[in-house]
Amino acid sequence: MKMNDFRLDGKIALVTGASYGIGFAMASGLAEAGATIVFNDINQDLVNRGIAAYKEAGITAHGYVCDVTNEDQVNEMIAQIEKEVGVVDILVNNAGIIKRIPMIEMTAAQFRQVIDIDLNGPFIMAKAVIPSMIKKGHGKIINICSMMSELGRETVSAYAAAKGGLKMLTRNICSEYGEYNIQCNGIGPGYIATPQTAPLREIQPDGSRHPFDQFIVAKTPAGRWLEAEELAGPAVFLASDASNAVNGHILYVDGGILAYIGKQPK
Ligand code: NAP
Ligand code: GCO
Repeated sequence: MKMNDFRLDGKIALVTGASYGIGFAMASGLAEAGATIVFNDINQDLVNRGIAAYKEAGITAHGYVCDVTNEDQVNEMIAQIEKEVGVVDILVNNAGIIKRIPMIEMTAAQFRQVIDIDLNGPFIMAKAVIPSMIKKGHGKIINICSMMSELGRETVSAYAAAKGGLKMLTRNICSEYGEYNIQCNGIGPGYIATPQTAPLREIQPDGSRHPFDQFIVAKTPAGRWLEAEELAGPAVFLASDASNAVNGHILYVDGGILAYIGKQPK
């Protein structure tokens, strides 16, 4: 093993939904390791915001407007990227949403929307980049899974179903395309302080911490929420030659939540 194996110089990384949040943090880490960053988001305002944020971080990122659930838009974006930037070496399927609704109150349309973005989107994106990866003789796909790839909880039935499916899609891409030197792995973040989890951390009217905030702190051995930047190193590892023998693996970056029964309430 050489330390250079962790470098990404000359590689093109596409991170979906990466104007901010976890996607932005991972893309920034990939850039630090030498990758050229390409990202998409759902509208031009978000893409412009992302380009400005990357620029402020010293990163010249290429941004595209694309809804990951729209196969025509995805295929057009990949063709444009290949023309303007080059063939995608690393795909990070990060774009995702959550709807926190009790299952029997959730409409089928709401359930389908979460499945569409969180599971169908990664399928469409991976299907669009694999052919060029096969031609190039290598590729890395990193699917952003979740604690809900392993655990359920109230109000997140659609999200858990999607993230559980994403774990198995990861293993199936590994199985079907490993022979072409394509490694497909997952990152399963724990609880990260981003806009997506902001409602779970809101300070209560009496000034106390949100009950769920207190719950997660008790469930995490380190006794804290994790930061999006703590996902950058695992992303660099799974995007680099250092992980060429790792395939079909979900790397949980959860501070130990899945290993811990939780702190006894005082
Ligand atoms: P976030 O702050 O909500 O960011 C998600 C990004 O994806 C946003 O830019 C969003 O755009 C974009 N997006 C949504 N639908 C899209 C679509 N159809 N096409 C393209 N882009 C789309 O979420 P996050 O907390 O950074 O999470 C990122 C990923 O990590 C998600 O897959 C999430 O499930 C996963 N995750 C998060 C946590 C956590 O604790 N935060 C933990 C485990 C896993 P908009 O701004 O328009 O929504
Ligand atoms: C929730 C949270 C989680 C996190 C993440 C945990 O409502 O429980 O949003 O789902 O987003 O997926 O790994």
